Amino acid sequence: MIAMAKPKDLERAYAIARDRYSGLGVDTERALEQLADIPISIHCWQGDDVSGFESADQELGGGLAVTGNYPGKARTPQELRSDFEKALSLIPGKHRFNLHACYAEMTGRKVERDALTIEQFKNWVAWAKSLGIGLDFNQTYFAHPKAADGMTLAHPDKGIRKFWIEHGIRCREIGAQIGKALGKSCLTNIWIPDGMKDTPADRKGPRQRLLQSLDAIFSKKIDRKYNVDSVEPKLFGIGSESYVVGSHEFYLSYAVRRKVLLTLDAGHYHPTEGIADKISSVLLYLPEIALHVSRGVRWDSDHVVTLTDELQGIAQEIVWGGYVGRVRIGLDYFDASINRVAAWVIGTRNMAKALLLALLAPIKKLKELEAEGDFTSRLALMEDAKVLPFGAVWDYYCERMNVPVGNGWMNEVKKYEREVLAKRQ
Ligand code: RNT
Ligand code: ZN
Repeated sequence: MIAMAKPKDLERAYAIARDRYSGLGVDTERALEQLADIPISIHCWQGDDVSGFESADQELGGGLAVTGNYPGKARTPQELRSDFEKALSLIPGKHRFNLHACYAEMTGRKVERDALTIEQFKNWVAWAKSLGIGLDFNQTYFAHPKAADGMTLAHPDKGIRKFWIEHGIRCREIGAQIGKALGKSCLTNIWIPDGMKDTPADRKGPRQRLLQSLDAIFSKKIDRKYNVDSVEPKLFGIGSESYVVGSHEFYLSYAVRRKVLLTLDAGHYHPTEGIADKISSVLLYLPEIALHVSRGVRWDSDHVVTLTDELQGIAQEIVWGGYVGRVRIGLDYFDASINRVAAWVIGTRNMAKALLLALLAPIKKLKELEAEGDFTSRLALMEDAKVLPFGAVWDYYCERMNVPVGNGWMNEVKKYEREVLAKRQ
């Protein structure tokens, strides 16, 4: 059992921290208000290892790999919802839930992906409504026999392409209905696995086909109040090492030309290439972008998000650039080797911590020093700011938002594991 901090101590520590920050021109109260207004779209797929509810024996495919067999994985929509509610109760702030089309609930008969309607998602919508949270959506182009040869929207076979185009259209319609029902616009994201393991002879053909397929999917205008579309590029994947049809250049150009969002996934670039530095570039040309915040260890391994320099860099760019309203922050990772509820909580709390760190940085002063050309003082202040009493502000925020302070939330997860997850064998 982890001992909990006393509220009085938390307040005292916060008061000291507030004065320290205030001395650097940082208003901690304002930072906390701003943080409470930033939603993080938490991905459903950490809860069940990207299994979904369509069929039990379908291989994941698409180069996606989940490792680990920690007990207690959600097996039904009800279990996934209850696990997520547990996680939400341990994360400060008001967040969103990010669904994938393969989380459709079939009542009695199986509905194919090209025929999905809001019917298969109505329980999700009712649930989200009852929690007062928004939903986001993803088209699912993997874990399906028609995706088995590693091509979907770029497939040489017209019939297969048509199937996936129809899937895309259905998903945008579903997204719009979700957005309408919840009164919060739904982001519907497209990621496809299309690529080749070995050197292609024709790089052009699949890209031409993908362009046509996307245009067909997006041909119907949908009110952005309800549904907003996004496309997600990738550099390489397992099984698509030599060629990915939907590369960064392909989708960046597409997004600019066709006025859809671009999803930057932190695991989708060269191992040393971060996405933080891309934000201010692409936002010169795009009104809005989406993020899949992830942590790749040596490859796009989708480890739980930790408070790394890279994560802090992403948060700094969003906050320091004044882009809070233009970046839809989402998470994308899946670790089956640890408690899945804890994985949600750790990653999301870290995203929130990174945002708070960025909000608490003496950015005005740093920008002034930079404008004066005093790079020595800029570096000195940046480094000293790293050890300001951030923890006291974070703890106070958790207390104020009625979630456990410090590592105290693990008591709740352990209890839930004993009482609920352990009984799922
Ligand atoms: C895959 C993409 C994609 C998926 C999810 C499950 O490389 O990152 O976003 O992780 O759709
Ligand atoms: Zn992603």
